[in-house]
Amino acid sequence: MNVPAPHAAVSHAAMANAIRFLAVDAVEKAKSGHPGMPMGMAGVATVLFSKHLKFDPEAAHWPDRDRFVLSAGHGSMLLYALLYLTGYPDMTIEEIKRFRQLGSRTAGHPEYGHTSGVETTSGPLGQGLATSVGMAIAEQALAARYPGLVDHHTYVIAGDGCLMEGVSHEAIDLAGHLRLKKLIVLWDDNRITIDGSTELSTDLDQRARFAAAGWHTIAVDGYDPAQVDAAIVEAKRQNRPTLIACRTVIGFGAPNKQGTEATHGAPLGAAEVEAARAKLGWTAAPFEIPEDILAAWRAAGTRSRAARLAWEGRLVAHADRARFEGAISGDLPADFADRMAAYKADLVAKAPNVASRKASEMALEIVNAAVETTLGGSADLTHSNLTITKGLQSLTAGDFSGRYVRYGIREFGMSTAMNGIALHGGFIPYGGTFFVFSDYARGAMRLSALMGVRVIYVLTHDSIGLGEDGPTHQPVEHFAMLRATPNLHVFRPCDAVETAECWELALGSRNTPSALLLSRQNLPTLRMSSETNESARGAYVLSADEGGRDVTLLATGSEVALAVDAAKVLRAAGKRVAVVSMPSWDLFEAQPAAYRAEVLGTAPRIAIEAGGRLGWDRWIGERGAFIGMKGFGASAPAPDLYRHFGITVDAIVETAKSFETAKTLAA
Ligand SMILES: Cc1ncc(C[n+]2csc(CCOP(=O)(O)OP(=O)(O)O)c2C)c(N)n1
Ligand SMILES: [Mg+2]
Repeated sequence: MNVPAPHAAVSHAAMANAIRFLAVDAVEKAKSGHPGMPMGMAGVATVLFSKHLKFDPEAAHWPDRDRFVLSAGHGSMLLYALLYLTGYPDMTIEEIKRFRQLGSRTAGHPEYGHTSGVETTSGPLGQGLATSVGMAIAEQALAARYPGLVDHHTYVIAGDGCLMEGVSHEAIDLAGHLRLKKLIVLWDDNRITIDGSTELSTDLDQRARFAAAGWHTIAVDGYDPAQVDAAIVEAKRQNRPTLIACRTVIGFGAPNKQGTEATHGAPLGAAEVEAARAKLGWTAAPFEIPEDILAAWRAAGTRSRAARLAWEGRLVAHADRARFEGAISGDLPADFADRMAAYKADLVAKAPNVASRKASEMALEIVNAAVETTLGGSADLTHSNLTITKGLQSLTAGDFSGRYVRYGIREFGMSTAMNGIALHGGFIPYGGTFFVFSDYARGAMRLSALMGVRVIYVLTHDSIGLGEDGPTHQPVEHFAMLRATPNLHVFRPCDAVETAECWELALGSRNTPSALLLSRQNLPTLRMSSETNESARGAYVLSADEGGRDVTLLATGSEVALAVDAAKVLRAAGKRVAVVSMPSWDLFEAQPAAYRAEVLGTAPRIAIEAGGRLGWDRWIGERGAFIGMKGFGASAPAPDLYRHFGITVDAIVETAKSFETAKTLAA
């Protein structure tokens, strides 16, 4: 029996028009926003959401749902309209009416965590596409581990802007290399950007570019639903990622403005909205969707419910259910803390003299053995970052059972991919590069922080201490850049014990990414105890003399050892000194004021860090001094550089004594 669904009479065009006018009317009401993209791509999105996308608005976090990424995030109303129409409970018509207003679920650009159905924050062009690569990596890696439980696609809508951004190159190259067959990109090929025609700034043959990176490519008329449908069917059959170039017209349906940049990022205006209604035959009032059309959309929203329920049945019966649920939960295993405690106690006993990058590798040996969900990698600096551990296999196009990603020389692409992996769930991604190249990764690091995802950046060669490679490789302003980023833990551990502590903190930070700043050069073990994770408080007194302080030395990472040595000299000269290790400003900032006051003390303070000064004045106060970098570094052996730039025990001692002189003069 083949009973037509009650909505069978509703045309594809009517369903697409529902998206168009929700977008148009919401932008009109907000008096700002981007109607052109949703109007142009509504037809393509209708095919995707009503025929292909596997999702269930009632179970938005169903692990085996398809992921949909709106990389052209300015077209946010396209996504919000789809979420409302398909029946996501938290996307009400009221939220659509509150588009772009404070506290609404409908922010100007899609923001992860504001509403279900938004799989990633997007808007910084190119990043959605590059993030989707991580989602597709995670899907294939999980599918390799849990056959029968993981089998979904990642769909992306990307615009000309996304494809013009440099990160798209890193992303498509990596995706092609790994033959991410579940990744399908729908390109809004409207040949318009903000300034006007794409002819103003590009002659690139995108299909040829994607093909060169190993993708399958198809071109369709974006207003022929049968073509779009057939293209998606064809894409799903490939053993590599697919680009579907959808020829569209920006602002489709606005008779006087369509095809022009005028529709990109401004309300159409009352007259043009009326003309568009007439042209497309849309008679409904703003924010009203005719019942039959809404019913057709709601039916599209329940399309995958049976599949979801069947999947839940399979999960219950699955032999590996507990392990799968553990991976998806993101929880650390119960014995993790004990294993780390034993490791740290051993470190205190052995007091190794190793670079903190090496200490990170040592910690990772424990971490990777204890936590099977870590997914490591490096942007081609594996043996410098020391990010691989014994037995870790690389992911390859043919085998996703491994736990290590060869990201290639693609710091930004690696970081966006790690965001995607974290967002997808099932893994805790970490990846390495040189600290100085956090510049390249910065756009993604910011989104890690904004979205609140657990991504761990392993940033080695963290100062002039790297030596001969010179100023191009020596971070200076990067310290301040990362510390200025909200919701990013910045850790600069001073020895192997602190490095282990910082790894524990990073892994335990479910909603905050972490950057571990690690030295190339060897560092002595300074910590003589490991019972308490001292790094958790951000800063703590490493050593202090009885009966008050004449000076407090604040230092991070490799410079803590200098402070310890200077303290010895000062103590020999009769001074009372406190040495404070500050592995994390942000965690220290979060401590109660009384604790901070106790650690900082009232004596004059000297901060020592082989980076730029910006931000240190917060901690050293009016009377304090800073010993660090005043400009770029230089190429020479590290000890020569420390001397050359005056970051020495002598300089600390002299500065401390100058405080004494100043005090005497003032008396
Ligand atoms: C990294 C980045 N640079 C610049 C912008 C500002 N911007 C938003 S949309 C846009 C043009 C995008 O063109 P396209 O992707 O073709 O979108 P369309 O105009 O076709 O909707 C620009 C430059 C941005 N959002 N992100
Ligand atoms: Mg465009």
